[in-house]
Amino acid sequence: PEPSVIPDHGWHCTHFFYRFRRDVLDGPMPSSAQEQFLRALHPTGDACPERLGRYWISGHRADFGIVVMDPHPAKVDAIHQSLISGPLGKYIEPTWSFVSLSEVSEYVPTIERYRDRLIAEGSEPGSDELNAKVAAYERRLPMMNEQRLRPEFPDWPAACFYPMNKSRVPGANWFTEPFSRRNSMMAEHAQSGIAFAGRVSQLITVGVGLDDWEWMVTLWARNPDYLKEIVYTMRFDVASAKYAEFGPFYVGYKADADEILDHCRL
Ligand code: 76R
Repeated sequence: PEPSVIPDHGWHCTHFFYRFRRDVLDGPMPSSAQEQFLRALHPTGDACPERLGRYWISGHRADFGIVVMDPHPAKVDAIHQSLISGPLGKYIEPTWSFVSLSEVSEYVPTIERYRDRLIAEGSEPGSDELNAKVAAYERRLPMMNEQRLRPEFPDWPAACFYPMNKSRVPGANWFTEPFSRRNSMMAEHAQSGIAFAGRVSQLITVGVGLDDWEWMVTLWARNPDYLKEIVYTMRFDVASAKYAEFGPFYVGYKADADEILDHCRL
């Protein structure tokens, strides 16, 4: 294939977190810096990446965070550069970032594996009921994969971001398990996740080869209760209970740039 910085399948995705430098700021930000902030977080035209989510962040780890996705890595990073350059730059301190790509996981069932799974769960091979379920899955799959690769960010108020690994310790090494075992653990994981449809929407982007953790988990929720509920529930799935290692959690609430400035009293 032709050399390219555009992934063949997914999009680039970076989560960026920042803090305002109260040590440098003495009162509200100068208006030139404020305007730069508003422009940087609401880019227009060619500068506008495919997706840009903005959140004020709870707790002291960051004041605000953004999630940026685009086929082109420079378009993603440009948002960051537009925040840390110019008059605004000296008032802002990056606190964390995570670089990843969207993908369709190898555990998303193919049509064939979906059929096999239904049969393993007791469906009659060749039955009308089985065929109808498989046909419905076949119709839904392209849309679901589209949401995994090029997700729409839901218009929900609460969000949570955390990185995770699958463990490689003696007795719990995910990567020495055979595919069939990993696949059935992920099926259990999917089953418990599906119960949150309509309340939580998740985006799993992969950091393998790109950043310090294997995945970045983005959860959007209608209500913060559901963040707590889904993470608690999934801790009991073997894939998480036995194999998951979690990094720092960032929780945020959807906000436009002016709301972030208001919230931060700037
Ligand atoms: O259609 C399908 O069967 C898709 C199944 C599915 C896969 C392959 C799925 C479903 N996930 C998959 C992959 Mn998930 N997910 C997480 C977390 O906090 C924790 O315990 C773990 C963090 C949550 C909350 C979550 C939610 N998932 C993955 C992977 C990649 C594995 C790989 O490729 O090796 C990780 C790291 C991961 C972690 N997952 C779901 C959910 C929810 C809510 C669902 C069901 C809803 C849906 O499919 O839309």
